[in-house]
Amino acid sequence: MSMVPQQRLLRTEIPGPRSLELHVRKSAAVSAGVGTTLPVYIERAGGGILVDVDGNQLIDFGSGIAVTSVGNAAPRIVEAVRQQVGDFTHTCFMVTPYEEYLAVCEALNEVTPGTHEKRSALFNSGSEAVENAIKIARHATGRTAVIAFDHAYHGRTNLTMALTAKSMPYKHGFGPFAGDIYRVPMAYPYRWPTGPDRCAEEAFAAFVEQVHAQVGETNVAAVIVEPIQGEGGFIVPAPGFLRAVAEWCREHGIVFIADEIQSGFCRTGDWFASTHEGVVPDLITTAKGIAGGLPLAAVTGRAELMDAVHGGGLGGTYGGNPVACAAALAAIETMRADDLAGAAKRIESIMVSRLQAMAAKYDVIGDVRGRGAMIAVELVQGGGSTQPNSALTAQISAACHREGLVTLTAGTFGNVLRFLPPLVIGEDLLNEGIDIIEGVVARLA
Ligand code: PLZ
Repeated sequence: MSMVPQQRLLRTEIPGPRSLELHVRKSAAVSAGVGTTLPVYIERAGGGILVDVDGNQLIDFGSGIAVTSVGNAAPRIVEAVRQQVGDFTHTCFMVTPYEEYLAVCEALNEVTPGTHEKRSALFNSGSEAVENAIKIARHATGRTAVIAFDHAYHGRTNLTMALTAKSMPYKHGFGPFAGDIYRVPMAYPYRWPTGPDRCAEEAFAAFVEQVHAQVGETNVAAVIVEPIQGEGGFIVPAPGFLRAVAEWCREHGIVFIADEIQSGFCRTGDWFASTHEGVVPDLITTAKGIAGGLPLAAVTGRAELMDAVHGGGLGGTYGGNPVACAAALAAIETMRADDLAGAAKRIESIMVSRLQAMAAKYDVIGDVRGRGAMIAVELVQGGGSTQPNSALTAQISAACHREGLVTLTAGTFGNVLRFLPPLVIGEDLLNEGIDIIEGVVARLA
């Protein structure tokens, strides 16, 4: 197995000539509806480095959107996948089952928050896991309404588009959307009208009042929330808010679903972000970091909810594919053995202190937030204005790309720069990436 050198290296402009050639082919062959953040075509990757087809080595602050937390082509994953792919590639768990699926469910039942009796079911994508969590909550409660939040992202399928808040690009022109879904305010400290200190209490009061008046508690099957909102801009809910919502759900027999698809699997410095908020979800959706890059997703939750569904009510041809399961077992083993939650905390301490120092210097950085290796800065107009600055955000991100640092943007207003390095990134690369950001901000701010 070739170990990718952990060094940034620019041989050509970014993107290079070979990438540009491939990008012409993309336009001719791939639907224009499938976008690309950075048209650099990747040939190899490992640790914190992506190697492109022109031989450039880029620092990875994206992890394929929070997926390759254990590193790209991580050794244990490669080994487990090689072994499994040689044994068998598919039978369909619903036809003739296999042990790997059980082992993944057992591991999920163990590492997710709460010591209650749990069950899991496996799917292919995050969106599919969210859809199934809603199906289970509706079936178990006999109710239909679902509550989602401002700035939420839950996927691109029809039901999950309805749960997702942002129109462009996710929903624009794709309606009509699934019904009986209601949106309430998120406790977003940086933008709460009366300030961060009153945010949790006032947001919870608004939540209770709106659900009561506009939906009716007894009609509500589930409340779904990301314990740290991902695509919405790495919004960490005001402390106490999620707990209040979860307790209120329990009082009213409503299923509390934590969507940990982006925040899960050690990303935030704990196995799951719910734990930071002192919340034990009834159901939890996972994907992304679960299997080191192979497509796998899951719903895990209280046995009485998960078992309420009639036999054969849940499934799908590829759900819990054996190769993806082998990868997941290796990823979970890697997170345990190499203490990747601890690694995420170390990334947080370096990133947050350096970004806060930048925020003190440049007033266009309105907020630095996040947990673990899920950190973001929110960019504003500055000079006393907290108006979102999406133009500057796009410029900074593009400038980072040209210097060989893969960064992503996020946020309902497109003004959040988010950083999701692999948890195995070396400290030198991490600091070099932040140096690039600092240089670019100094130039453009
Ligand atoms: N829930 C919290 O973050 C996926 C979306 C990228 P899928 N986020 C990345 C894009 O533009 O499509 C996500 C998430 C949360 C659900 C999902 C959906 O997961 O595996 O993309 O379906």
